[in-house]
Amino acid sequence: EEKEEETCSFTVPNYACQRRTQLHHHNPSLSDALTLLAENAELNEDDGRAVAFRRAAAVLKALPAEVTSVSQLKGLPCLGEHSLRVIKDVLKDGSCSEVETTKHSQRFNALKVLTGIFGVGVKTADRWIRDGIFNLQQLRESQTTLNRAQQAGLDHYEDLNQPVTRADADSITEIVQEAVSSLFPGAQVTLTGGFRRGKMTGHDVDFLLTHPEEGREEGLMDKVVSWLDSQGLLLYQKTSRNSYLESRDGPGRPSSNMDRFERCFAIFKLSRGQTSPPAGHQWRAVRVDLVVTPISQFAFALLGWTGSKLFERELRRWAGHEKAMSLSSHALFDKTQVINTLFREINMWNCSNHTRSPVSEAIPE
Ligand code: DGT
Ligand code: MG
Repeated sequence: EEKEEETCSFTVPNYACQRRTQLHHHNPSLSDALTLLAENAELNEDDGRAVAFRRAAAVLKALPAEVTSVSQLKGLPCLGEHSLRVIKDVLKDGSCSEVETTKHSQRFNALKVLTGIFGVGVKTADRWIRDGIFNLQQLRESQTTLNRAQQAGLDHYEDLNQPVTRADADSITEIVQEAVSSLFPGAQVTLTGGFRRGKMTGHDVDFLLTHPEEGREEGLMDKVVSWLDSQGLLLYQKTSRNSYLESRDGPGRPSSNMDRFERCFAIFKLSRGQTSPPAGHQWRAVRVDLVVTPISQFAFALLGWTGSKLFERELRRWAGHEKAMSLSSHALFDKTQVINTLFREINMWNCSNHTRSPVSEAIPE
């Protein structure tokens, strides 16, 4: 029996971006357990641990068959001691006590509910928990001061925590398309995020807007947002030039993923006919992100906004570690070229000053 296990052990490439991964895979109970621990680590701002669990979950999602024994995992990348222990427990008992304890812990559930409010990040949620607020009702009764985003998030909590369907995404695409082409002929709208990856549901709808002539995208966001607003299609919007500022207590994005494009966080009001709102309702609220990019950066923005988050992170890690290149949502450049240029300049400066010998060694990491 041991021999058989040996022959069906798996191999996968080291980086998630090198692996083909299907939405439906063979190891959901293992990946769900690891994903829950990743989520918990994120809610407790332990990013190192969160990424480790996310990577482990991604490896399991990429396997071509169901795992039946840990021995099959020997030699696989990204499976640390902790992840292996979780996997072993789930294989043996069908569950892992750490996962179960976390899943039922008051803190985890409170953090999940509170950060599930648009505009509430983990720092705010943690502060509220320390003030004895664990759920929406306590928040509503507490008279806590909410900013505009959080108030909108609380007002539309139910809708915003319902999955957005492909049909909703298509309706919104039509609306945005209509606005853009009537206001800025020639400008382009591209659906990104999970829907571009072919997912059937999502937590929001993401768009990139650009114009084929560099510079002509300027002013696009303001016009589109004003038009949408004048049509009564927006329940909330906040446009920012530099989304870095937004990350702290904004809609809770990890700051490492942030770019500097002009961006609009919006909540659309989608009417009956455009969507199927909950029974008895005339409309539903849907989160929409609009991002404007100059055409010269569009390719990088499209790559960066298609996701998933882990895929993007791994692609950047792979570019940096394996190719000595630096990738962002704005550009891709060769780090050695940049360093060489820098060296040439330093050398020229040194030679002309006759003070030091030219720099020749490689820069340490
Ligand atoms: P979803 O909406 O939950 O179904 O899943 P996704 O994959 O659409 O995730 P979402 O909407 O949070 O973000 C779409 C992708 O865009 C995500 O995979 C990574 C990227 N992304 C999200 N926020 C930012 C950001 O602030 N800056 C940059 N450069 N990329 C971002
Ligand atoms: Mg999305």
